Amino acid sequence: MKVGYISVIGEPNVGKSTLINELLKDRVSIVTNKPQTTRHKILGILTKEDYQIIFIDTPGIIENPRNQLQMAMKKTVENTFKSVELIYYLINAKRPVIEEKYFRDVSSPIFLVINKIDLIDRRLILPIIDEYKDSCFNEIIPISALKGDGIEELISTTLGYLPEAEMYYPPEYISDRPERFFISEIIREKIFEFYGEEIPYATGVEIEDMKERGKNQKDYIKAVIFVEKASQKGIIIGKNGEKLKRLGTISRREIEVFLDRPVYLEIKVKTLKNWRKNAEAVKKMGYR
Ligand SMILES: Nc1nc2c(ncn2[C@@H]2O[C@H](COP(=O)(O)OP(=O)(O)OP(=O)(O)O)[C@@H](O)[C@H]2O)c(=O)[nH]1
Ligand SMILES: [Mg+2]
Repeated sequence: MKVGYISVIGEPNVGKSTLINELLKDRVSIVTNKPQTTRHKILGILTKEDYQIIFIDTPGIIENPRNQLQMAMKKTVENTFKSVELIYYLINAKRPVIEEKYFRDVSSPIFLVINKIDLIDRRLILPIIDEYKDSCFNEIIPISALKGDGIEELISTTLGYLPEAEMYYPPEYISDRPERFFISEIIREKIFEFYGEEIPYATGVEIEDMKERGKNQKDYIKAVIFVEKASQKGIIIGKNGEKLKRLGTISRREIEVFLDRPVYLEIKVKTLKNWRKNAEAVKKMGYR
C-alpha cells in the first residue's frame, strides 16, 4: 500500500486544521476563526484499503516569535519539514501570499494548496495557479476545505507521491494523542470562542485528573485553565462565576459526545504569571 507522512503548513488561519478534519471526516484538531489556534503538532491518520496517509497538523507559521510559546510553535513547524514524504503549503485564495524562503533547505516535494476558493470568483483561480507555475511547487491544487471541494483530487494526486510501504499505525488509529489531550483542546477551543482580545492567547489548559468512578457515577475530570494575570482570571470566571459556568457546561457537553459517556467536569482557573515568557512553563504545558 501507499504510505507516508504529510506535513500541513501555512500561515495562521489559512485552514490547515479544517483541511485535516475534512480529509479524515473526523475532528482531530480544533478550528476557530481566530489565528494561532493550533499550538501542537497533531497527527491525523487516514487509513483506506490501499493507503495510509499520516497528516501532520502544525501551528501557523509565525515569522517573529514574541514569546517562548510562539518560539515553541515555530520550532514545531520547522521540525515537521524534515523526514516527511510530502508537504502541503496552504494559502488563502483571498490573500495569496507565498513565502518560498521557507522551502530553501527542503528536499521533500511540496504542493501549493490554494484553500478557501469558495470565497473568490471561480475565474480568479486560474490566474493564481498561473502565477506560481514556475515556482518551487510540484503541484498546485485549489480546494475549499470548508465545502469539501477538490479534496478527492488532492488525495489522488498525493498518492502518486507516496512510496509503497507497510502501514505504520493500526487501521483504527486516527491520531497519536491520548484522550486527555483532546479534552484539553475542546476546552481551549471554547475559550477561543467565548473570550476576546488577549484571553485566548494568554490561556493554557491542563487536565490534572481524570478517573472512572464505577457504574453509577459519572467519570470525573479536573481541568485547570492557566492565565497570565489575576485580571484575566476575573474575566474568565465572570460575575458570580457565570462565564466559567457557561464555559464548563458547553465544554462538558462536547466532551461527553467525544467520550460517548457522561462526565463530571470541574474547572479551576489559576494564574501562572507571564507563563508564555517562561520556557519551563511552556514546556510543562506540553508545547515543545
Ligand atoms: N470560507 C472558508 N473558510 C474556511 C475554509 N477553510 C477554513 N476556513 C475557516 O478559516 C478559519 C480558520 O480555520 P483553521 O482550520 O482553524 O485554520 P488553521 O490554519 O488551522 O489556523 P491556525 O491553527 O490558527 O494556524 C475558520 O473559521 C474556518 O472555518 C474554506 O475552505 N473556506
Ligand atoms: Mg489549526
